[in-house]
Amino acid sequence: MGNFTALNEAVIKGDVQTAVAETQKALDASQEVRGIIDNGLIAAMDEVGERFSKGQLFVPQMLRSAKTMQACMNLLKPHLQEGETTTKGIVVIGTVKGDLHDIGKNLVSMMLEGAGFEIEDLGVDVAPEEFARKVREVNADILGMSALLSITMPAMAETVKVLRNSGIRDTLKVMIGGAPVTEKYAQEIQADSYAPDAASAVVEAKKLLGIS
Ligand code: B1M
Repeated sequence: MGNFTALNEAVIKGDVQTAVAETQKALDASQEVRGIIDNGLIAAMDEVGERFSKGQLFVPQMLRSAKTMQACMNLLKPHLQEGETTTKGIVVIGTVKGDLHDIGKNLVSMMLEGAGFEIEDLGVDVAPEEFARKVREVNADILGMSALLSITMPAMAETVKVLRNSGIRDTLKVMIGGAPVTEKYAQEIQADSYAPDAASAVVEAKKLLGIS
């Protein structure tokens, strides 16, 4: 594993230029892309969250760190592709209503895309009816929902209910994730699957569709 101190610090500070240069340096040194994401970027965002909880850092800085991470991910994205041509399945994905956090959702999308899934990303603050409409329109195999706030998690349950009431619940699998989401919550709301991180989201998606 490489030393990601400089990258961590740049993401925490929200210094895009240094963070992008450090990401490029790690790529040039043939560091594994997932290692760069986990140890260089996600570890830094965890620290940002910790400092925010302690009141040592505020929303504008959190936003700057988020933008910095996004810039680094843009650089890493092409390296996540497995170069497959046929699609493994269609995934409609989005962050639930009331929630604007999209870094984790974007990471999950990128990894799924890299693993050969076709992604329909609805963005953030997606209403249950909007998820249902898109799922029907593209005949999705999987609906992926992300929530980062405890208060927006119920929108996941609401979406499952809307799918059921629209008669399309059984035409697809539902996968959920995000920092406050748990396996237990997935069971409670009758989602089909929960993934704690982007790499396991790929494993879970394949499992849901019976692909090895
Ligand atoms: Co916010 N925020 N934020 N924030 N923010 C958290 C989530 C928080 C934990 C910080 C804290 O207090 N420690 C806290 C939530 C507390 C709670 O409810 N439990 C919080 C809060 C309170 C808020 C505001 C209310 C602050 C305010 O305004 N007072 C506000 C809410 C705005 C809103 O959404 N309506 C807010 C705003 C923001 C910013 C806009 C400034 C910014 C988001 C920018 C953006 O996303 N474009 C932001 C950020 C950056 C964070 C932290 C620091 C980092 C989140 C992140 O990107 N992590 C976060 C603290 C933290 O989580 N450490 C915090 C990195 C990302 C890769 O991880 O998203 O967990 P994560 O995704 C992982 C897994 O969860 C999983 O895979 C991903 C990759 O491994 N996963 C899935 C995610 N989705 C999945 C879906 C799947 C499967 C797996 O299947 C479909």
